[in-house]
Amino acid sequence: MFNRVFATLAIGLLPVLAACVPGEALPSTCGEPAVTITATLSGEHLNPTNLDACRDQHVTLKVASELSGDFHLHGYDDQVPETEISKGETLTLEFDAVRSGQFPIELHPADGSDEFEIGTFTVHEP
Ligand SMILES: [Cu+2]
Repeated sequence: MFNRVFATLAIGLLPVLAACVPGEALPSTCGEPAVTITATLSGEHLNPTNLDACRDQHVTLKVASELSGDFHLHGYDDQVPETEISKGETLTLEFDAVRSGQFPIELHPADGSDEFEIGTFTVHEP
């Protein structure tokens, strides 16, 4: 009896859970025309590592950095040219999220060593 009630409840909840799969949920700010994202670059990663916006939003991205180099948003070069970032400073970039998809964020270190991925920028389809 109890098991049967539980099974019915569990099946009834499945569609709700399926709609909440991480990565498929839209950011709560998706309906806004503009969004401001703040992140910190320390160690080898951005915090938070995954940055989210929705297509057609005007994005203001502020990155406080403890590293020096070139900040590079792959696949968004037409909107965000590779930009120098300096240790101890906050880089502010403003651009339009014209394309949906996932775009790697890289740092090209100032000392000329190999670039590395510091995070991912996801532009959701609203
Ligand atoms: Cu790069």
